[in-house]
Amino acid sequence: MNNRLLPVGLLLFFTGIWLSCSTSNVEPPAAYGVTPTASQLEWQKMEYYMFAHFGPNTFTDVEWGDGKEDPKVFNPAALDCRQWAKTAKDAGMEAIIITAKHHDGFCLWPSQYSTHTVRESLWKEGKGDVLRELSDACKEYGLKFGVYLSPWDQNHPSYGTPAYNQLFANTLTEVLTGYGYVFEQWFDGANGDAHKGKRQEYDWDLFHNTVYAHQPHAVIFSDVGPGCRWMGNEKGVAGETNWSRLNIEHFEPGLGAPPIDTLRKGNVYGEAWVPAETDVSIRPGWFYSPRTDDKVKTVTQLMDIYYTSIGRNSNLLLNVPPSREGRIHPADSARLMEFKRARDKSFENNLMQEASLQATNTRGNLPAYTATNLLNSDYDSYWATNDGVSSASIEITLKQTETFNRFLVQEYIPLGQRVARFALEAWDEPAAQWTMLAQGTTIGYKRLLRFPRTTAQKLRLTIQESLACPVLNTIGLYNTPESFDAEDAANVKEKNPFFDVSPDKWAVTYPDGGDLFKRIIDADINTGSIVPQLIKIIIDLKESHLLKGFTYIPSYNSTEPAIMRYNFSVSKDGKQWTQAKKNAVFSNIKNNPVRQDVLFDAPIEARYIMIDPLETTLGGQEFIIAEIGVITK
Ligand code: FUL
Repeated sequence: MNNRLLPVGLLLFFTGIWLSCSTSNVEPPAAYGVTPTASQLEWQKMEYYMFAHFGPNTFTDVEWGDGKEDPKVFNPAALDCRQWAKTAKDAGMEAIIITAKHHDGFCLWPSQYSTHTVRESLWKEGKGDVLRELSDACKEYGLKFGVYLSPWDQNHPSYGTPAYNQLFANTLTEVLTGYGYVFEQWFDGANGDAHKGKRQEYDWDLFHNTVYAHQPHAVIFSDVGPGCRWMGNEKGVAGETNWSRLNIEHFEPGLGAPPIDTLRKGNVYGEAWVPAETDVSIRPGWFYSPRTDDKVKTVTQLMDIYYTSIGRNSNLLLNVPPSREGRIHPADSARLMEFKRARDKSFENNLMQEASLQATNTRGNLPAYTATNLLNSDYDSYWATNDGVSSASIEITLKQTETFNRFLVQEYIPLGQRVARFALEAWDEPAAQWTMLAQGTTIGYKRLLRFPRTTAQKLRLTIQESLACPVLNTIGLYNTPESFDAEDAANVKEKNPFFDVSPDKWAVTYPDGGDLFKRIIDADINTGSIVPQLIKIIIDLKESHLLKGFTYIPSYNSTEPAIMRYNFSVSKDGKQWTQAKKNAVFSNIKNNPVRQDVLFDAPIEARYIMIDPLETTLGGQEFIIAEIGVITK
């Protein structure tokens, strides 16, 4: 017996040595740096969901209510949250996040901690609860439910005192225990800075602990996470370089946040996993206004946002503000469906599906890590190289010659974000050489590259720089329509989009030499005047109008200074002035420098208008005006 066993034992012994040698490099790659939690990963896979800004502002036509509005203005007579949920579902969205409480402090549920709520409104005789209706509708349609609660509260009497923090925590508890599963808690960083109003030292630890106590899996959004981060603008454009890591130590949401550029790009060696979320509105403002029914973003604009958000390692939170009736307006829902069709049409056919792939390096030369894994639909199978490899390429031979203009690539982020630079080339058969199609820096969860339509059978993806061995799980190649002009053509209205009254005959009469400021009344939003000091500007409309309000278009570039606080007066003769707005603020103009429509309390007959700037968004004297207009309709 023993004699016969000996060789087998030896064989096993040597096999053991051989196996341990050959497997020394084929353990799965170790995680690189910080990695997403299970909730963050699930959140990232959602990609696209709806923001719903809804509240008194919907009825008062302002972007920031001051908390003094009569709660009775809130009366969405035909509120139908099932219609919101159905719209979101049909649009391909995964969730809805609602402004449960915006800066005016108005609660969309009958909070026991406030007297500024749906209970005090006319809606359903004070018996309604928007959060109940929406959370139920989300469950019915298989959508997740999220809540925006603004710590800044211009209504609550305790705001600005230490007592407010516990009050806000109680308010959070009410929302987070009353409506089932909450996937995301959205915290706004605004803190009354523009209004020079009461300020509050927020107890962020208390707020976060409250969220985690009741919804341990919730992803907390703010400028600095901890769950996900604002990516620095409200235009829908994430950084081309976008790390999901961020340094958050010693930073706070709002004024204490990292610089905008850091929010856009993240930190390559950041200490926490805080991926970007891109929030942008389908209309110019965040709240519904009948004045923007014809300004819903076009399919072309939405597709562009898709590439600059989801295509740049960021989730997309698209705001679709419900109307005064309490329904999503047909203009918005129609556009959402067109946008869905445009995406489906763009990405229905992955031209790489049956390609053969050849990598310069495959981890342990094992099938478990082969490049072919990039083509299956199993999220957890991936291509990886050996440790110590920081550059590698994959040659992709398509089944046949194809024409294409988009490339998709995904990193397997459960093991961290690694790639810092990559390139895609196509083999030019006649010239017998590789030609560059597109280059990028970071990849992250998902990256989409756009390049001119190209025809080829062979491509090469090169990871040029990776912080640890590259680990990718998906690639795709598409031939998408270059333009959606046909879809948009039907929606473009032939009318002057900016002015009720043409400024053709107007003149700037003050300061002297008003010619310098002609560009603020030239009906061209692309030209503007840089005003070097906080001086009044007077415009002669040359004839009298019944003015309901005025419009101000700053430069759309949010890094350039705009008027933030101002007085606005009107006059019949240019001598006697009536102040229509005093010490007023263009709400949210710093983050979202779109056209501002300001309505007066009552219409006033006048021929002259005067804007008197008091403070700019950047704090200095200089500001930009692209256009000033009047509202008469
Ligand atoms: C901003 C707010 O001030 C806006 O009103 C809006 O809610 C936007 C999403 O966040 O900071």
